[in-house]
Amino acid sequence: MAKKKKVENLNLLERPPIVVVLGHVDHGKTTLLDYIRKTNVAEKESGGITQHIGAYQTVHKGKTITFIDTPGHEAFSQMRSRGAKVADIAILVVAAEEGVKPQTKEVISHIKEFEIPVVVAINKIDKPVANPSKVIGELAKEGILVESHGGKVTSVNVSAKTGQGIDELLELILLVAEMEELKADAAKPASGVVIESYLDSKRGPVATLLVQDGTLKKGDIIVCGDSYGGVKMLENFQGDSIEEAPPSMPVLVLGINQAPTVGDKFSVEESEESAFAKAASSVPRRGTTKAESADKRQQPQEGMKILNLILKADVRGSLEAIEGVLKNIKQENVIINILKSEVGDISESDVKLAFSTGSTIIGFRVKLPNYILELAKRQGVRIKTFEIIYELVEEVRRGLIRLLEPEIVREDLGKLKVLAIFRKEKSRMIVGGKVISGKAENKALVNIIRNEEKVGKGRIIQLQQNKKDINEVEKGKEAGILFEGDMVIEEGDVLEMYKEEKKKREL
Ligand SMILES: Nc1nc2c(ncn2[C@@H]2O[C@H](COP(=O)(O)OP(=O)(O)OP(=O)(O)O)[C@@H](O)[C@H]2O)c(=O)[nH]1
Ligand SMILES: [Mg+2]
Repeated sequence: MAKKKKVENLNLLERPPIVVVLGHVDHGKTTLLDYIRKTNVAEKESGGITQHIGAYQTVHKGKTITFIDTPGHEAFSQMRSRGAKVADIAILVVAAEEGVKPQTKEVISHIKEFEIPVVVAINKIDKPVANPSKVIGELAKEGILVESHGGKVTSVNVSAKTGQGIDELLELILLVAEMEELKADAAKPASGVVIESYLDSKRGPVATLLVQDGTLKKGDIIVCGDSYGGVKMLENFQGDSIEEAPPSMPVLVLGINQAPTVGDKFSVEESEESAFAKAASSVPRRGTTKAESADKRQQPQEGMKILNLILKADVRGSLEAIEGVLKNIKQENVIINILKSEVGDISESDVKLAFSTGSTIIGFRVKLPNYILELAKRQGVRIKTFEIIYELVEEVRRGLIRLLEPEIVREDLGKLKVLAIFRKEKSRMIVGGKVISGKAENKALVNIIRNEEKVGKGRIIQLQQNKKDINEVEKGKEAGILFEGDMVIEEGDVLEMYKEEKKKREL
């Protein structure tokens, strides 16, 4: 299954394996990495859900391992796919009490697509309901055959809570890494991939890069897609400032002119001029401005309502995930129009744009300074901020429903033949007649039918039977009606009576 080709280069030296942790939401990926790193990231996450790729390094028995954590929530499929794409080895985490779930299947397809060797970690084995053999059976159905099932994939029962099996898991990873013969040339200028990026209000554009080959040094000039810049500062995953990043190291970089697109490759350039030229000639980023993405989006048709949104998020990966899930909301008669989708805190210019375009500002894990909130309140601009993606999606869904006209459901009640006209006023009349089908009901809406054609409409204000107020008169009985409408009723007309009910729509 090895995908790395062996190339003859005497400078090639062993490099740490890049290991991606993949699995369904809440199956324990972050907790597992936490146990390995002995820190506590899972506890700090909003709602315990990983919303970005986190990249870390750890040392086991003198060997460094790079880990990439990915989110399991369905919205983040692109992050999972990207994580799988850059990895040498995958840990497939499956909770022993839950087994194979939709995102387990999804990541199995990524593992197969990118042909990465996989180690299965059946997690939460400490739980009394844990059923690892059931999980193994389910995995077999998805084409992941573990050794105990006559396959080649190694599987280990672990508990991210108690630490059971984790040493064994790390051993297995080092073993697989050894077989893969992962090499890199640390003497070369660096190249690799952008795994995360965002705009920090104080530090400016910040990117997490994964060095795949070569060594990235402070002062290097890099280009990634349409972004470029000189590396002003390098930080390792613990936030320590470092001078250089060797192969397989995830590193935070300051000095790039804008937050680069996640998934873009980066490389070191000779000079700032050549970096600029390369960035300028690269394909412009997609989906970030109105003009660029307008053609991709559904065009509003006549009678359609539009929900204008301005999206602000902490990192590009989040924006991408949010745009992805919003696209999946059913948009009939009302569509979502994203005017701006940008990394960074909510600013005055966002409020101005929202005011002039009637947009709602949706923030995801960004700051909303008080004075901005005050400004928005004064201008009647709606701002909503979220920490958890599904809450954001629900809010947008509610916003769409608010825009939709309620559905009007008509219920036919019956027909009445007019036999006498008692009193006539401008828009009111008192008439008498006989219910010939269904029933007559007080407050019913009425169509006036003359010679089988609708000639006017109105409603029943008061219904009487034998001069007494009543709510209903059934078929075959006579009724007196106080009618209000836009047309004078004549003897012999048929009043078609119906009710209308407003029903809130659903999406
Ligand atoms: N009992 C038990 N609970 C666990 C174990 N591993 C994780 N948990 C719990 O399962 C929940 C989810 O754990 P996370 O590590 O956040 O799961 P995750 O796979 O990173 O979730 P996403 O990143 O949202 O996909 C937390 O409440 C953990 O405490 C385990 O081995 N045993
Ligand atoms: Mg997680």
